Amino acid sequence: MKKIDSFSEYNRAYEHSVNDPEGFWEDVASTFSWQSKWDKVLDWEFDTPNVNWFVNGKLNITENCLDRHLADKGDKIAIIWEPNDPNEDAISITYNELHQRVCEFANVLLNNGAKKGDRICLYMPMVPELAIATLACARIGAIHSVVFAGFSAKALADRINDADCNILLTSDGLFRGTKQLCLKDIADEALQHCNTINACIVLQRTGQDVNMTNGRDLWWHDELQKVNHHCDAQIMDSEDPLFVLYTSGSTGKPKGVQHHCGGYMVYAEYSFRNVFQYEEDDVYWCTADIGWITGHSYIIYGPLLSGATTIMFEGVPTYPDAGRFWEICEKHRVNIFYTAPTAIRALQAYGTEVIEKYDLSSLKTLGSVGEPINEEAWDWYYKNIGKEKCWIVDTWWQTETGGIMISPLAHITKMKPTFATLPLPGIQPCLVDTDGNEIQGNDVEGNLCVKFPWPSMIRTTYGDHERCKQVYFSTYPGKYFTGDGCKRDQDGFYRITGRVDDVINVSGHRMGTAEVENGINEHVSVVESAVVGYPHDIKGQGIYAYVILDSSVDGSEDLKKEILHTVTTEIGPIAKPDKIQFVSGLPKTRSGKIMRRILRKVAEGDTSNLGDTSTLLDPNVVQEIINGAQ
Ligand code: 7RM
Repeated sequence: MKKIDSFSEYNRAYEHSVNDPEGFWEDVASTFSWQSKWDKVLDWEFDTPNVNWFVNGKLNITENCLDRHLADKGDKIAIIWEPNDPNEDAISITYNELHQRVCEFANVLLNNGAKKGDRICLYMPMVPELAIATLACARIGAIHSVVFAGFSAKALADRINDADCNILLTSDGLFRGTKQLCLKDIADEALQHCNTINACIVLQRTGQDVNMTNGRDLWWHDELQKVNHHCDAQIMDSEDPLFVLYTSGSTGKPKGVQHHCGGYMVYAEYSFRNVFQYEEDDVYWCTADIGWITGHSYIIYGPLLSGATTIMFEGVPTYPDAGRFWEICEKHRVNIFYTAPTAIRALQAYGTEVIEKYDLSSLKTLGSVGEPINEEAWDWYYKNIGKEKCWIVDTWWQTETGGIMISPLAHITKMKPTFATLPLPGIQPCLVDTDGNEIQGNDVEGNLCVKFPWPSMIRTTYGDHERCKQVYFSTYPGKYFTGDGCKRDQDGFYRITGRVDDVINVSGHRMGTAEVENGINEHVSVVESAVVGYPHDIKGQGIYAYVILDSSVDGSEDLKKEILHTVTTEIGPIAKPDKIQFVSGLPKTRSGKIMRRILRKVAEGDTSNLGDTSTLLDPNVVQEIINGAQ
């Protein structure tokens, strides 16, 4: 695939993609290897919604990630794995080896009864086997559902049950910084609440003792003994599902965002090559976890489709010290580095001495994703990591969009601190007012929508198509609604301002306020709770919880700890509130709706202008809440 190599070429491609979308994407799609070609490039309507790309095309994404590279890149490094402990050896896997290991594990899955269309859950550490197993699912046409290894047993069980997964892939334990976690214990607890899992295949990573249940649990290494490394790729329709990935919304229950083979493949490579301007011998590193969409699209699929060298890192930015990222950049001569604002802000706090120890001269391009990047963090990244010569690509996108939507193209289009800047070719964003009218012109602000389909867009929410329609296609009929607010400046550059719904973004992790409230409410002493986000120096947003206790108990520090523990058990440590305030009531309207606007103001520490509180059921609770604020 040829990438855009100048600003005028970007403009030309953009125009082409709007004037003749089918012709534009047909050219891009033709650079892939298809088992048979499509009849029609695009068939769509946004009401149901029903979107079909490369209609009747047949392909397997792993043939595009692996097989097609073997002739000329078989010995090229596909994955460099960097362990949590810097004293443990890094591992390099060539395209030949990766192909072989994916085929072997695909045969393990087949031996255990996996078939095309089955859902397979992966609950694993950031080790090469996670990438291998993900691709092995795709090889046989099983739908992978990767669950981030920081989620609790309850959250894992919910996700397994929602998609009726029949196989679970996990490990004995994992290493993260100084911590060692027993994943298998968590998986065992989850499986007590699941009855669709026939096989649980367990990778040995830490070597710790785990319980193995007869007739269900199998060792990964034992299963590999039984297979060879030949496995034909399953023939997949372009619109067959490739994976589901759970993400939080404004209701309590996370939804399984579903992506399909053909369109996802085309856009993953197109966006990867163009945004990062990947060149043949570049070493690319995305620090995300494969449990999130960024890991799916820009650790595994985008880079491997492009025949790139992609780094997978098991650990955390601050272990053994805050120089770890930069040590790894020097060690592997990283050229393209992609991380999250929260990591940048966290490392900023440690000063620049830990950076100066390392040679970062290999870096050309820096990326940012997951939340708005504030100007201070942008400047710090540009100066201290990029040494004022690297491009920063601030990439805006979502689990639902599958790939990067709005971003500079490194060294090609302009960058501007805190702006994601311009849409990629093929992407038609628009701003709408609260009545759903499109806002034309520049220097305007509104809710961000997309008015034309793109290949990697969400197709459905697993098992509940109506929900997909309601959440994304009903607020503004005929448009996909992102849930984000956005400005468009005088130059037509986009700046995403944050969520406009009840979703908070903590360190780039999406959390529904209702989801956290449900978790808190599980504590026996809690009667009701309301959760809002507030500005947090490192996490972007912190979680502030207002909690009403049963009248028989007193609010204490111990009780706060218990509530945090409950949330950890219900969802996982990432959902723990930063602040808990016990209150006797919540500001509610006469119809019983919580006025979150007031709670947000108090959490921000801004009580000067709370607006009209006269419509509240009990205006007195407001003063009590202000007095007790943290
Ligand atoms: C890739 C990812 C999506 C939400 C999205 C935004 C926020 C992501 C940026 C951003 C400002 C960015 N998927 N978001 N990237 N906000 N600038 N560059 O993060 O599904 O987990 O989250 O994240 O609010 O709607 S996600």
